[in-house]
Amino acid sequence: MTTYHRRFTRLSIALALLSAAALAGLTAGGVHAASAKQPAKPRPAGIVPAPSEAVQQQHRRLTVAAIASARPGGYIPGSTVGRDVQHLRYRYGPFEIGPGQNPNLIDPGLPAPAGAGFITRFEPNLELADGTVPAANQLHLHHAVWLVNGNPVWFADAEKSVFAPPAGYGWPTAPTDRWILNHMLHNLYPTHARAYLTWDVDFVPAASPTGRKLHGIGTLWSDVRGGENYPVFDIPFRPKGSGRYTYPTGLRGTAARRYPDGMNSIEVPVNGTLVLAVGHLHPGGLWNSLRLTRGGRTTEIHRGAVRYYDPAGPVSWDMAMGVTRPGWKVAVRRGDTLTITATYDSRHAAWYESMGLMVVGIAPGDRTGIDPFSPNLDRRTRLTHGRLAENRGSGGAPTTLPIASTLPNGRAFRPGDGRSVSISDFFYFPGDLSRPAARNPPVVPAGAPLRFVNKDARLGIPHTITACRTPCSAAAGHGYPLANGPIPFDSGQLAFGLPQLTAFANRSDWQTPATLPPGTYNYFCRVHPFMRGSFRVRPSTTAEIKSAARASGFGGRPESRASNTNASTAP
Ligand SMILES: [Cu+2]
Repeated sequence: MTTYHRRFTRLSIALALLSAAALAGLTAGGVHAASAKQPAKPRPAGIVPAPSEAVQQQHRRLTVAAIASARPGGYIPGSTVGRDVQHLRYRYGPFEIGPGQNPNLIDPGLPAPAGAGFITRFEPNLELADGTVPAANQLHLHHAVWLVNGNPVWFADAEKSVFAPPAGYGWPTAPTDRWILNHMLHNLYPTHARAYLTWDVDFVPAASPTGRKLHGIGTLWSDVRGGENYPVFDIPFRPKGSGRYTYPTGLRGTAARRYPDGMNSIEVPVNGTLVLAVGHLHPGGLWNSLRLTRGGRTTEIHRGAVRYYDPAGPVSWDMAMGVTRPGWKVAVRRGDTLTITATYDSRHAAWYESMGLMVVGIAPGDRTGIDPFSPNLDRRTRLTHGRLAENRGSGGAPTTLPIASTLPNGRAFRPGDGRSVSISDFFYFPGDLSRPAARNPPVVPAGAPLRFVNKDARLGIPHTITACRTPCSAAAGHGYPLANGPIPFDSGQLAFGLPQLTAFANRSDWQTPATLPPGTYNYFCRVHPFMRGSFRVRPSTTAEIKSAARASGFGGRPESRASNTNASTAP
């Protein structure tokens, strides 16, 4: 609740300033070149860490160019048109992304657009030095958030939504605005990548005939994990359930009790009109819902459904968000509550570190909106863009990787022997399916965990051990493998980083649950999905079961956390 209130206060002040400025007629303030073809599994000659972030920032440059036409992909156009509209492309970088890295970073002090005016369309993208757009299965625009004067205004992600309010509205900008960029670019392979963030902007000078008639809007940032810097959550795999899981309303038990009251709600700070809602979901996401509550009555004012182009279904970035149409105008009052939920597929896989947020544009003081409870409110949506070539590589093509269950037993691991599977240079050892000399699954007795240690963590490279359904041997992409092991397990990202800013587990080791029944288990790294491994659980002998029971001090199974380190010394 504390974060919620702090956030709300900051937003209120920004909007109050915007409102006053707008009413006074002022404009200051404001609220992968890779082909889509599956690459052969590349291996690094040696891992070269990227230059340090501090060094990188000194060398980043912002360039601005006028553009003649929009990119291919059928992005929705801006609604404010005419000769006063300037089409500008901002290109910022380069960003050096080391092998396999996905750092979450902040670049302070982006120069603001020159001159006072309005931004009436915002289209983000990622490109390489030659201007081509990298394939999302190789270099992934994980996220970017543009903050203006401390407030998040636009975001970008691999689904690349466009922010285009109806004709006559725009975000006011002034040269004194402070722009900050928060970004995470994710290199899925052990290569070095250099890329630029771009944002195509429709800009209307405030002093132009069109600019003098524009209404200023501000962003109400709506998030199911409102107030968090890295607002992510997990969706469980429930192959036999309804197939849908809504966050946070689907939470049960301890998870529901831990969810902060009102975290997914914001209060509307001023009377005005909502003119835009652009949601964001990850693969597996089905729709975002925005509800308005006033005086005990609640109505859904926007549902942004995802269209999946991927023939495999709701599993990848090969998709487009449904966003509001220009006719969507909702009259809101100060004190109304906006509540967001995110509905995900739960039948195909578990979804880790998912997101559910929405940029809602509000025009303070504007009275042209329709009553939110009216059946006349235009709730239809449009897709923010067509199918994107760079998002086609969701994976799943056949490969020559072996079927783990047919491989002979690999090295035998015993509880307390101090050995573990190491992850080094993007290989699991032993048990990596791509390495013929060491690919046979290591074997542990039932009841004993198998320990993994990520040695790449010292280079800032996270890895996971995530269950996937056998054979888990097809080509990697952003939609393959899926976290769909029949007995789910996931290590979290084994690496170290700032807890508020990353999803890193802040440890480099993990062990499998001691409760796994005998069988062969496939797993992959969800950060680098080309990485595949397996291990085998064999039935325990009677002697091992007795020994484990003695070690735990009870008659039951040994504790999974304690058993491999202190089993021999436990009372
Ligand atoms: Cu990895």
